[in-house]
Amino acid sequence: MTKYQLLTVLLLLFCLTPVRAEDGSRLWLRADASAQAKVTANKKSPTIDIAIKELQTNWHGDKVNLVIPAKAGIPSSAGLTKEGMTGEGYSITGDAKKGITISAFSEQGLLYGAYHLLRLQETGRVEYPLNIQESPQYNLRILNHWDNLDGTVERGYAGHSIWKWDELPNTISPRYKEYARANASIGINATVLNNVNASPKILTAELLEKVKAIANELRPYGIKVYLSVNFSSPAILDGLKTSDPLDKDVQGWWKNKVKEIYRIIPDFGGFLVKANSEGQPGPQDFGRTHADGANMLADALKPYHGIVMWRAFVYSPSNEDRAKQAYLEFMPLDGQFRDNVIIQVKNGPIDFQPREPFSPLFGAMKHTGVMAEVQVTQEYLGHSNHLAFLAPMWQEFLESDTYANGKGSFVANTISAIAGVSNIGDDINWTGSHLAQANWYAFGRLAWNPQLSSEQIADEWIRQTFSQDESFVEPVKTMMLNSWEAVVNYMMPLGLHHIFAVGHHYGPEPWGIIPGGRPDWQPWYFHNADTIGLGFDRSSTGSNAVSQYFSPLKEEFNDINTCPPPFLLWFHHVPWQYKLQNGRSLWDELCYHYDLGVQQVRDFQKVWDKQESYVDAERFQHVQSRLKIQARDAQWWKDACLLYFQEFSKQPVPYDIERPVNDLEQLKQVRLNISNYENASR
Ligand code: GCW
Repeated sequence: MTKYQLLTVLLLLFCLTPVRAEDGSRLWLRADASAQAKVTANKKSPTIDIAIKELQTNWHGDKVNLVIPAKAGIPSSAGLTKEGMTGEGYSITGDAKKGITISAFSEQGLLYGAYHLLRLQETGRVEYPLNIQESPQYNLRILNHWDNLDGTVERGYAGHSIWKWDELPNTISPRYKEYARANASIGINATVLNNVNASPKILTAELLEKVKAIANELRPYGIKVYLSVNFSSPAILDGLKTSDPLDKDVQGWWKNKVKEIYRIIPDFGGFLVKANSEGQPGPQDFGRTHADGANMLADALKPYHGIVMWRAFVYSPSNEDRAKQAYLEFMPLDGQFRDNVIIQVKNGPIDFQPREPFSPLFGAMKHTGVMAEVQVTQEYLGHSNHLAFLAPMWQEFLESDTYANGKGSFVANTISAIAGVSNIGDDINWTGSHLAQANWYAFGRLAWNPQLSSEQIADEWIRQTFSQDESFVEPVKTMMLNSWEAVVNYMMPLGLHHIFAVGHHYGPEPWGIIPGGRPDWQPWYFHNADTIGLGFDRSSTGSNAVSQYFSPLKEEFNDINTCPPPFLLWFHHVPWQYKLQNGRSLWDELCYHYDLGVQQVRDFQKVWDKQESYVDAERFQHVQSRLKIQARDAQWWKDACLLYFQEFSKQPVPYDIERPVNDLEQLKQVRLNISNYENASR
């Protein structure tokens, strides 16, 4: 063989290699930038320039025309009607011959339209003639980073923070733009850069210059920057005698601070506040209410159109059921908040557990803006080790009927914005594991349109991120769609909650005791296992948390016979021998769920192993290794929980399911060294 022939063979081999190595850094944005489309626009701006460039290099059609119609004459041919369309909406019309027109009332709308067109292409869904109109359901679709100024990330499992505070403002990481682009591609339009357990330092002049540098990078992509603030900032930063929201000097301090912020960042979004929660300072320290505190900040922000997102995640060491506390504290304040305050409520009443019923505050606060907070980072769902595709969980939540205004009052329609606690870090693949990228993607897509099905979201994501081959798409999609329920099964089925190992929230510790810790930080507070049964009695004979829901839901939850099985142990202390509708006793049903969870993960391994030829080696092995960890952890969960609860039920594990393979005493010795829980709270 001549040298030339050898080279040809090698080249050929190289080209035939089905998939190339991938580190996951390109997320779902994998168009190959080889296109040469002709793109025109009737306006010029940095945002429109991005839309033009994206289409020029990635759109494999011919012509695209971007139009912002003059207010007076909206061309009906553009398919753009004002009705039902917000400033960020867009329309896409046209066909291959005539070319395509994207119209929008704003530059941002054009950018979203461009990304939508590319998404259609990358998922093989372009069908001519195009006639699409899209508008987001919520105007605020925001990520919340729990990133600390020292570079660590609370409950982050993807490395350190992407915000490099030490290098800013002089060094601008190229990742800021990539982050903005990824968010814009799925419609996310806002971000809170720092942890809700906020360092007052974020408001110093030095830090604000750094924030400005990030804001400059994100702005062309239509992403506004917000900050979490510490309520005691006036006292801590500038030595004021108090941070009392009714004190004139304190009010003046915030007014000046806000003025300073807007001088530096003219389109600053506003504040996110965790107050009087888990040790954070707040208005109650001065005998004032949440409304007093939020309104003071709202007044300072109002002239600049800024908003306050005030969190309802509050619970105090009292005898009251923790699940009831946010409602008890906030309902009396309904109607007292300024119109630029929005109450940020976690999806469930406790704390991002594997599965919770929706918080009763949704639909109940009728005179106050309410936004939902979901957790994209998997604090309670196996961190970045376990596959848990969360669109089905968020969908269950958003589709829950609150009955606030009669039947059909779905959570999705009771809220006016949605926040997701980010799972992003400086890992090369952004989210610690490749499949966890899908949760970032799903959050953005659902925040844009909560009616999208989990199935469609998974389908889109898989096609863009991995492959369009049906033999890959279908099994991987099914695996993803079942994955959250699998985690619920092997961790906390039937409404169990918060039986995690103390602090890191990763492994099981239903037996755990925090010496001297508050009762509602102890697992037994939540599971109440005894010789009679298992579960938290929140019915009218117990804590009566059911009373916080509207009828007929409260009656449905209250009755052990009608309570939906996924929430049975959330609302009831159920006798071990209680017969469920399927005829099994509680104990047996519990065993079957734990066992099913383990089997499901073993099946995920089989599904994934079959996909080797469709995926590059790097991502294939990475996912494979994570599933192995998940399979071991699922077994650990099952054995720990069943063997522990068996000490109370005194029943055998049904003989047709797999036997435990660990000993309880050994499992009790397991100590994990997981560092990502500064501020470890329960
Ligand atoms: O989920 C819990 C976490 C804390 C977190 C807190 C909150 C940021 O364990 O780490 O603190 O909720 O949402 O404020």
